Amino acid sequence: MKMAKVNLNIVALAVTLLLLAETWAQNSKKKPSPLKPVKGQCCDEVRSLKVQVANLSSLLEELSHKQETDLKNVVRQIMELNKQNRQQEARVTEAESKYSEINNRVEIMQLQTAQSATQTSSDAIYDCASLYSKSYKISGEYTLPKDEFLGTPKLTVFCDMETNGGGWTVIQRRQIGMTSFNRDWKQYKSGFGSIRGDFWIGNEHIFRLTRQPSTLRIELEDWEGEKRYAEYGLFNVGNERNSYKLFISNYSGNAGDSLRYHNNTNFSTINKDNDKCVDDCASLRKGGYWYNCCTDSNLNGVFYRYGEHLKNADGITWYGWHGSYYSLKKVEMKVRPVGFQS
Ligand SMILES: *[C@@H]1O[C@H](CO)[C@@H](O)[C@H](O)[C@H]1NC(C)=O
Ligand SMILES: *[C@@H]1O[C@H](CO)[C@@H](O)[C@H](O)[C@H]1NC(C)=O
Ligand SMILES: *[C@@H]1O[C@H](CO)[C@@H](O)[C@H](O)[C@H]1NC(C)=O
Ligand SMILES: *[C@@H]1O[C@H](CO)[C@@H](O)[C@H](O)[C@H]1NC(C)=O
Ligand SMILES: [Ca+2]
Repeated sequence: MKMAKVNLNIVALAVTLLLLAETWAQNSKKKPSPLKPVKGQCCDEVRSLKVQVANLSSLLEELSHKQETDLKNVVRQIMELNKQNRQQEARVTEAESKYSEINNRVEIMQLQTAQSATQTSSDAIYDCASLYSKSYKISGEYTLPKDEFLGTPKLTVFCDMETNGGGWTVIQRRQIGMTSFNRDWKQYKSGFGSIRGDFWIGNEHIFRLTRQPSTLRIELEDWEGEKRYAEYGLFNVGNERNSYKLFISNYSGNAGDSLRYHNNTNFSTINKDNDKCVDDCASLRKGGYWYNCCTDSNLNGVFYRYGEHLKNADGITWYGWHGSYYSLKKVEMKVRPVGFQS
């Protein structure tokens, strides 16, 4: 746009100069110099002026072209610098997170070595709460060591060491939306997804984690960026023979008690209908969950992006906050032992 204006200005200037030349020629016609033949002088002058004007405008045009390419080059260089800057920033953060991850791993390994010498239940690293009480207070990925004393396998977990005193082992997260939660019984049993992104830790692990009296905290975020939570003072699931049946009690929070409806129901998946309904809730709601008939909440439902988030009943819903058709932007479910002290 700017360049077009410059060109227009050049043309205007050229026209003005031409007109001036014409006027000057006419004036000189009226007052002929006595020394030179009138006609020849006039036309020579006009011609030379015209040439000069043409020269000038082509020069100007050249100049504006040069400016345009110069400007383009400058913009390109700035963009390139910006990009390099961003890449460097990303590299630094990546290095930082790798460093802290490696640090965690090393400390965990040292811990594990010390562990095998003295195996008592109070020393055991069972979950994020035990890590917290051993002074690991940074939220992030940890590897819980295999523990024969407790009968627990090695397990990668994500610990929330900040929320409401920390010590939380995250058992579920929905945030990115690239991982399907419409999975079968076996996958829900052992867990799926990635620990830094979206995942289900696995029913078998939830069963094991909640053998000690545990609290469940559910954190929700909507597309307006508002956050709510629901906490159940007591939470556990049965073993596989009991279809990972849900038990919750003692609700508190500001999101509404939308898991109560699912209390005392078995876990269902697309290939295992254990719900309390003639319908097949897992197929209707496209997830694995403690379906009743069918939902007051559907935290393992379909992740819908903004714009699609108000249209479906199979989204990530929490009736007590946004009703049956609002699919939330983010969810985290986390557990820690009852009476945990930070
Ligand atoms: C400018 O005018 C001169 C004649 O006066 C000519 O020789 C020259 O080539 C012109 N330059 C351009 C850029 O048109
Ligand atoms: C839940 O599953 C158990 C077996 O795992 C079964 O005995 C019980 O009837 C089921 N409950 C419901 C409500 O389907
Ligand atoms: C869930 O059911 C149990 C009985 O099995 C009850 O004690 C408990 O209060 C119920 N939880 C909620 C949140 O209603
Ligand atoms: C229920 O939770 C409140 C605090 O949220 C606590 O004071 C109370 O002791 C809990 N009751 C039971 C039965 O766990
Ligand atoms: Ca059914």
